[in-house]
Amino acid sequence: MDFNEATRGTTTMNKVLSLSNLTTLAATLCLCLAGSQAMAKDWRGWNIHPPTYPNSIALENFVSLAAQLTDGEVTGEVYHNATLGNQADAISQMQLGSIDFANFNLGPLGTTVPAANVVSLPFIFKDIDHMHRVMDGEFGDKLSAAMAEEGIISLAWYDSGARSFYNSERAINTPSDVEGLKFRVMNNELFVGMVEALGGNASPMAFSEVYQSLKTGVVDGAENNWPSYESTNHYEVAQFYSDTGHLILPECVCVSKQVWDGLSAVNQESLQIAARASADLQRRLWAQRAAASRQAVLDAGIQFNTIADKAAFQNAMAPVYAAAIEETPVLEELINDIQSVE
Ligand code: GTR
Repeated sequence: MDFNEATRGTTTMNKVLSLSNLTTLAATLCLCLAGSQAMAKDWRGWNIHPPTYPNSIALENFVSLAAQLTDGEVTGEVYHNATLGNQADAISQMQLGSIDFANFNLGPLGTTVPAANVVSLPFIFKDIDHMHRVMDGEFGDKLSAAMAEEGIISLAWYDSGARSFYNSERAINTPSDVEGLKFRVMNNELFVGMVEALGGNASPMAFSEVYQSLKTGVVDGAENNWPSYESTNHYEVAQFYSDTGHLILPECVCVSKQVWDGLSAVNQESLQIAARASADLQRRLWAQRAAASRQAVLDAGIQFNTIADKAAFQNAMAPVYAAAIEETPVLEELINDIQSVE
């Protein structure tokens, strides 16, 4: 059969052939459409916290806004309580594209994105408002660019308050009170150095393991903000909470570069808007929850102490800064960036 004959479809055979071609074409189109929908829909979202935590509510809000603003082209589900794995695993999964979005703490993220270690330097931010000014400005964009190089697109920054030390033994007023105590730290060698610089011992471990480790005495203490100290029940097993406020760590609303690059520019813009709105909500909920959690644990009878002069703690951090800069020289410039924001 020649080309003209086939295209004119003059024989029954040709009609059957073109019909079956059409059917195949239609089936292929259907599969492709279903495929692209499956890619764009039902994103898997990683979250470490329980559903009622401010971050969890805000991340849910991000997904529902994303669905609305993209007319249903991006929908997803948040898996709470680290059911998709601990943060280190989740970061790798995001790089591979099997986790599509997440709320990550920038502390443990420094092992993947060394430039991010700058925000893990103790006392780098003056206070929480300073952290907001820094992260919402040019510096935040610079850090996002470094994260994007590792396959993690950061769309907005959440709060996680200030982290302080707590333990089961005694109140900490000076660095010498830390001596001999063993603290759980998040998975990042920088935090091991931080505790050692104060004379203590550090044990990096996943968030989910800390309660049991405190309870059984594997560690004497840990460090965290008020909401996490409360939500994890750590306050039941480590009742001395000392207001060191040594870390003010931003967290991100992050999307895997693997899925991000496949989105239209319009949908990327919609996700950006959804993430910013989600961060506004998170920061409002955070402020309320931080006050409520603080009150709840005080009512439960924890021993809280403020620290009149934090200079001794800050001075003890000089070797931590030096070691971090030696390992990642760009940190020197990033420290200056942060310190030059009023
Ligand atoms: C919380 C933070 C979590 C996680 C946790 C921890 O404050 O929101 O992402 O980093 O601390 O101590 O592991």
